[in-house]
Amino acid sequence: MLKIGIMGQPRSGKTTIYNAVAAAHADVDAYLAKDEIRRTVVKVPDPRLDRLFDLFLPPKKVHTEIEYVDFPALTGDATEVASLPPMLRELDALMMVLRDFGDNPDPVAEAHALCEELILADLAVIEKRLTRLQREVSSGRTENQVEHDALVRCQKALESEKPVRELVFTPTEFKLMRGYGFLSGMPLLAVINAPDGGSSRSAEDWQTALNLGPKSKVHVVRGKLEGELNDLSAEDRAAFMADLGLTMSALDGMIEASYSLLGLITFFTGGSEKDVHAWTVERGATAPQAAGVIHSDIERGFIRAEVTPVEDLLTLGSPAAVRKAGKTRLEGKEYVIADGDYLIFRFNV
Ligand SMILES: Nc1nc2c(ncn2[C@@H]2O[C@H](COP(=O)(O)OP(=O)(O)OP(=O)(O)O)[C@@H](O)[C@H]2O)c(=O)[nH]1
Ligand SMILES: [Mg+2]
Repeated sequence: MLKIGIMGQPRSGKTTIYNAVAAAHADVDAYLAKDEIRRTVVKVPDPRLDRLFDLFLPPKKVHTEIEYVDFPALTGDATEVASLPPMLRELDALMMVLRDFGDNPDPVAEAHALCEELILADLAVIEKRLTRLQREVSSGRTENQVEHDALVRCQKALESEKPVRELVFTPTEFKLMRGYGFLSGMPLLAVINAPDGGSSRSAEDWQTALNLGPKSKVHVVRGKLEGELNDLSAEDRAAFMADLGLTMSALDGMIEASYSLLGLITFFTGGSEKDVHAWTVERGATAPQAAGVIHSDIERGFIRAEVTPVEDLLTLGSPAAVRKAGKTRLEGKEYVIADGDYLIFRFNV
């Protein structure tokens, strides 16, 4: 499951955003202890999955899920990162909440302070490990040479205030570095938490002003206002959203931004017997890799995938009808999954 951590300076609206996406009601005025976190798992809404469910009427509908984790505030002291719960280093992405409401907001300064703090925290991790590795390497032991060299490269980048995100790794290096869970190496979603009246700048302008480099994205949200919409009846909510010019809920917007940041797409499986199921893979994944998301056996025994664009299935109304209309294709190991593919795997174990 995708794990996204919410970080930011004190009172920037982390818990408010957390509540808005989770439609949860954590007490925004209760301070979190230094080592305390709030976590919630949200089901990713997808109208295509709902329509698949209505088509097949199986006993179950299984959404993909995202876990959001609300962390205590960071206040500029790099040592405090070390006292945060270790699950911090297992996140798939960091969401940085930047205050754009209230008195003298300065999201750019906040972002830079936070990035610096993450860099210092990563440097501390590297220094600890490198002392050991350097001793090994200089005594002629080479089994950890690749790790050593990659860490030195990270250290150099961090020392010149560049986040690990900006480095390019080989797959082996990437795996080794991933184990460290470098915070400055995680994909970064900068969330501008705008006042009820909206932000003074567009997302594009913020993107330029923040200049966060590769693997980053800016998303603007009116945290408080959009969170309050969750309390309304569906009817009132729709009316308010139209008034405010909002086309999606806070959760939908956040998910779209996260998926785009991480390059994720959705595919579907299932039928009338058991369930309909939405899954995510990285854009560019092949059919066997998608099978592996479901079960390693299906990946290992992969023979072919029956591929139908889900819209065709929904329009034509049954797998038999899409087959007859020639919309279903048989694809092999090289096939690259498209967003919205409805897949039936043929495999042999
Ligand atoms: N006007 C306005 N107020 C907000 C917004 N987001 C949060 N607030 C208010 O700012 C205060 C702090 O919000 P929180 O969500 O608790 O911020 P936080 O970052 O979780 O705070 P700490 O966990 O204490 O660091 C609360 O009184 C919120 O109601 C917003 O988008 N607009
Ligand atoms: Mg909070």
